[in-house]
Amino acid sequence: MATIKTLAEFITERQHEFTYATGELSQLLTSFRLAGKMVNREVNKAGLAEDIIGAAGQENVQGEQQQKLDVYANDLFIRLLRSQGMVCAVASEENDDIVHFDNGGKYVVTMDPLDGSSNIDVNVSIGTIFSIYRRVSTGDKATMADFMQPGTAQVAAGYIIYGSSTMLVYTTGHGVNGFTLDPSIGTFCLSHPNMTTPADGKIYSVNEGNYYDFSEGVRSYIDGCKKQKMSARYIGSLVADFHRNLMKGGIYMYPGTQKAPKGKLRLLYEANPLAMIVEQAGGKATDGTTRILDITPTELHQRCPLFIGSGNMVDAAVKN
Ligand code: AHM
Ligand code: MG
Repeated sequence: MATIKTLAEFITERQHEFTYATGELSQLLTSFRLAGKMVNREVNKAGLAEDIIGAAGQENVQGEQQQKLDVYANDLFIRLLRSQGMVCAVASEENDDIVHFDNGGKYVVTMDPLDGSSNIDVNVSIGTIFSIYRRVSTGDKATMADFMQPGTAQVAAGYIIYGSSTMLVYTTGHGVNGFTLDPSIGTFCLSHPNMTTPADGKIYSVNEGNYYDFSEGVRSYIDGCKKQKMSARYIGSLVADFHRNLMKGGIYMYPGTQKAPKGKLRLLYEANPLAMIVEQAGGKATDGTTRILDITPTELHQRCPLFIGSGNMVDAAVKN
């Protein structure tokens, strides 16, 4: 019989790969593991909570106000990270400013607690994306400098996909591993060891509604995808589109336009963590001219164009 390895066991086993103190990674990832399970539970009952229980008066059975799922997820991740003590501050897509914990923790976290928000209410896959950095400032409080580190400084990055099954995928810079939640026992188990992405693929993912706003180079790449009869697949949840392409081979693009030259996606919460994962899996990520991981951020909610996925496809997409 095949052996079963839980995420907790796996993290402990691989602790030596983590550059900093043994045990720290395991504590850091525990918050995401736990929060992921709790968000998963909420996501799965979202329809019930909103339409059935909520219809009775917008309060749940405990008499609590129904919270929007992205707010719920944000609060939950922050609560767990705060109580766990390794992290001194968090930058979240949901908060305007840095959230400080004032606990002397040696790490900072950036996260998009629930990505794909337009899909939450319509039963389509959504995800959580996170990055962990070693703190570089030395004062009482974390500073902007801790968050303005390039993606190459990430010590770990991961995502959780709440899909037909729930998976947690992460890297510490020593390959990518994926864990599927067994809901019957509430445990993430290693299901996708050493994930790699094909150098080429047949899938292109882009919001083609924006086609006429893209540069000539991007349009001609998309035209080429069609001529080659590639498959167009666009869920509109970055984590889900990314995950599928990682597994099957493909490219995800969110290019800039004349009106929005930096596109829509955020460098700290979306592009950097997925860029670290894709590179660890053998793929590439660029903003069209610069490797994503080499960009030094200048603001928390900075946006950047994103071309990410199978290496040869990313090269071809940004060639012109
Ligand atoms: P969000 O962080 O507000 O959810 O926005 C990010 C999402 C990505 O998950 C997705 O790939 C993209 O926005 C879709 O945008 P669009 O609807 O413009 O194609
Ligand atoms: Mg997002």
